[in-house]
Amino acid sequence: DRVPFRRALISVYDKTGLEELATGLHAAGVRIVSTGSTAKRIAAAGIPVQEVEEVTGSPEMLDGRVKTLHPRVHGGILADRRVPAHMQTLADMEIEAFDLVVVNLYPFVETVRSGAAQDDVVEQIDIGGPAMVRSAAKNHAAVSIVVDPSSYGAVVAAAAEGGFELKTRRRLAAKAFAHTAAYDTAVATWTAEQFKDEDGDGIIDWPAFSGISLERAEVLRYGENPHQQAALYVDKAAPAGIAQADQLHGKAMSYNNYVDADAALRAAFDFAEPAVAIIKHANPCGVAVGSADAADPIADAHAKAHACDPLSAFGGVIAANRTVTKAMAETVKDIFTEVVIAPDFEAEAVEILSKKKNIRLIALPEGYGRYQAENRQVSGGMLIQISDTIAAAGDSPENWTLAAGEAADAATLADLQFAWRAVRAAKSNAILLASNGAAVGIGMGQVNRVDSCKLAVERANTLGVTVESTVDAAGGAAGAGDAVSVKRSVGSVASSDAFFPFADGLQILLDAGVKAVVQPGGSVRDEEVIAAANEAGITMYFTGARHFFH
Ligand code: 93A
Repeated sequence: DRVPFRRALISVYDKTGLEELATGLHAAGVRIVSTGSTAKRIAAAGIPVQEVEEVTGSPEMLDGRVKTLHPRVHGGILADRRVPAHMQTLADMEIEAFDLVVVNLYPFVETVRSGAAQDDVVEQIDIGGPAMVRSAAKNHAAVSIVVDPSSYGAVVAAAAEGGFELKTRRRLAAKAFAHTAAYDTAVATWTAEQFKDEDGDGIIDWPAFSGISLERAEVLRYGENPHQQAALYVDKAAPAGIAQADQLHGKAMSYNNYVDADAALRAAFDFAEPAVAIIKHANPCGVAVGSADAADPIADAHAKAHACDPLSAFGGVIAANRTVTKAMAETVKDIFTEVVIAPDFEAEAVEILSKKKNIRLIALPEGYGRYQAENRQVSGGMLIQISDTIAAAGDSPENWTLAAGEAADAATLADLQFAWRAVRAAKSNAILLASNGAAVGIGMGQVNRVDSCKLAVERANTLGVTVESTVDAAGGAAGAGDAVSVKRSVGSVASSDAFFPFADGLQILLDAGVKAVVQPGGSVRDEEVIAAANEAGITMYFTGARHFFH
């Protein structure tokens, strides 16, 4: 069921591998028809080629907007060889059939990403290319359609073997339709975004949303569990993230490693200061910022983050928002860790950590960023929302309202601000206790806020290790490792990702000695909650913003 390649139509924007393809086809006796600059490149390589203008008898016009949109092109691609009337029509009109079509499209997504002006982007919407791709894919009964330069080797091999088999032509057709569908989705989403209402209503920031140019990068060993197949897809149109990161050392990343590393990045990059987040099962068991006066702020941040809950940090995923230093590596090396991800690693840090066979070291690509929108599958469809960021007005302390007690001093306010940012990393319902720029107790993922409060307090007072001066002059961790001897809840500050619906949860924090609280406010029982705070004589701020995370 092979159909030999007698005549090929080649029209490619990306000229990668073009000479080799043309040479191989010509050697196999295939006649080549081609558009403007594609034909020039083939001719320059000394391969005979017929210009498409000669075939159509009509010059390329309108600045190339119309080059191949012609019956002599599409008739040659679309005629069904099994239908005698089709073949008769070709004969009557002296149209020759094409058996092979090789096309790749104008770089629309790349042009959008380059920041080009609207008119320039519009000019890069390929019309004739997708038409040829779809014509050829439709007629896969006879025609082979190739959209990917990485297939050229197979095309040349097939040319010498009498063409592709039907099953290959069918697969190529499916790939081609997927290609034009993805291309048109990108065009449609960009157009919608460009021309949305003045007030921005209605249309999500689609170009920043996934799915416009997904490509399978890697088949993973398995998914969340060993019986689940899984793969990593990279979105070429997305800001650089975990999917594009470079692995410097260690075993292949697992599905769960990717999920946790991404959660860790999200948490660590919420801070402008050097920060470290340690994640287990997508939840933080430590988040901290380095002290401004620490000798090595990122190592300090790690020591403080680890001290929050060393029990849970075993087998954790660590993200740092600064280069991992030698000093940080010295402390990490003795802790069983699955993944460390950071913008970069000092060479000595890589050397120290690489001695551990199983630890994975991941360097982020430049320009790390996150999708502006995110999706979640539901049965039968998908939910899409603008991503939660720490950019709401209520995320800045200057917009907080003092709901109870006296205004916090600068140090307490700094801890409240830290706690407000950090709690966002924990799954709802989330309560986070913090002191000195570090989480000291995190209660997350509970179905009522009271239990989250209990968990945060219990963890603060049973799990931690004391960290006084976290990094000594030699860069080693000092103090870490001693069992907690104080109740860390006493004198800490607390944050809550959403309002307290009753005073009961807050009361647990008050009984544990929390000195200040930040929470959204807005419950119908705010009066009760405020009364409890006043009764205990603590400070409480309302942010007016909420950070549920499910
Ligand atoms: O401007 S178009 O939408 N109109 C056309 O008729 C047409 N035919 C081919 N773009 C068209 N093409 C595209 O030109 C192909 O998809 C390919 O990307 C490119 C190749 O042109 P050249 O050979 O001049 O580089």
